[in-house]
Amino acid sequence: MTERHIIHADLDAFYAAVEQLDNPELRCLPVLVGGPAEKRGVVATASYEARNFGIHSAMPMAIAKRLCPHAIIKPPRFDRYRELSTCVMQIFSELTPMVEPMSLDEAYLDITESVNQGQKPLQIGIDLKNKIMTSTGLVISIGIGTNKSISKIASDLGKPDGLVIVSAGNEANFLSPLPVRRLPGIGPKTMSRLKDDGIFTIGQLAALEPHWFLRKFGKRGLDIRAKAHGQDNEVIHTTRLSKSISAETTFPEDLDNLEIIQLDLFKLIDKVTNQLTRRNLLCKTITIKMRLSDFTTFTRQSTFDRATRSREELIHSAVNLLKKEMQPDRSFRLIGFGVSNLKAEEQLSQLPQQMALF
Ligand code: DCP
Ligand code: MG
Repeated sequence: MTERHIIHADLDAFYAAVEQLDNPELRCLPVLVGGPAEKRGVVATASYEARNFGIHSAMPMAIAKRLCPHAIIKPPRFDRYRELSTCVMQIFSELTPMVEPMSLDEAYLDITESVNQGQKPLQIGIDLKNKIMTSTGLVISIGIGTNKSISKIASDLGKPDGLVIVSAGNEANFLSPLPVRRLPGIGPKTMSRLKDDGIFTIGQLAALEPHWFLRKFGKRGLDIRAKAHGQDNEVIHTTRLSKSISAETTFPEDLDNLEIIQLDLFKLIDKVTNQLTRRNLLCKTITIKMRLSDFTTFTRQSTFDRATRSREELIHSAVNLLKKEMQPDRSFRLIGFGVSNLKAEEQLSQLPQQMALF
């Protein structure tokens, strides 16, 4: 494979940065976005000013308030975050069609072609950061390397307002002094297992033989070893977003009644099935998304044996998922419905005809 050039781009303290952008009086202040402490809410994002107090994402808001009593707490405005995310993704796609969004504020971009045509990765990175700042007012951190894993580590390392480039051939040197937790796929559990073996840096890990990785981690071990050496062949998956169709709605007030929530769910299912019909698609998997009053957000999925877009089947399956999540102490702010694992209808209808030939 010829050498690739991959960008990992990730907005800094995204939700909090948007609040500071839209409310200039909050700039340079500790800002927390999340659910209220009284409702057992958690921190979704802490501005970098708030992180100085030891506050981080997923921390209970009550604890965050104790660490920094003068922090300003804002409820999330997901529609606004989505709107800015769309602008940022649009800017990415002007640079290259090969964009893989990973979440609202993060994407991989393959810029190999631009580099092959003579552009310098450093200049591409500077231009992209400037463009996002002038068009949206947001700060983005960028990592550039020869594969996804390297560029992700590079963008994390430079935060906030980072631009870190790892040139080809320098991957192993770049990684060597870094702590093992920087490697994608090494969570706190794996980290503590490695610590027990006296392994703290990626360089120490990379020095071990393949059979050690196999013994320690099974098949996954060879993947970890390759990443520790700075190797990763994973490609950019550009179709990620169009592989699903979804709709969601935020209730005017929190709801805890199954019948009432169902009515909204049916409307969402209608919206999605209309889209499926229009695009001549069937789905195999459905997802419901729920946001509780404390802003905790989660999804539940169910997969059919065969692809469908029957309204009755989708409703039956979605309501089953919903019922399991209705619990006495829960009320809901938002519900979403989505379908994925999509198939074109023609592909399926061709099957019986082909079989009839035999
Ligand atoms: N998010 C969340 N709950 C989490 C982590 C993140 O709701 N446990 C949301 C809020 C973040 C957004 O997703 O603003 C992006 O997540 P990141 O992990 O990229 O974190 P940030 O952008 O907030 O900070 P940074 O990327 O600068 O570390
Ligand atoms: Mg981010």
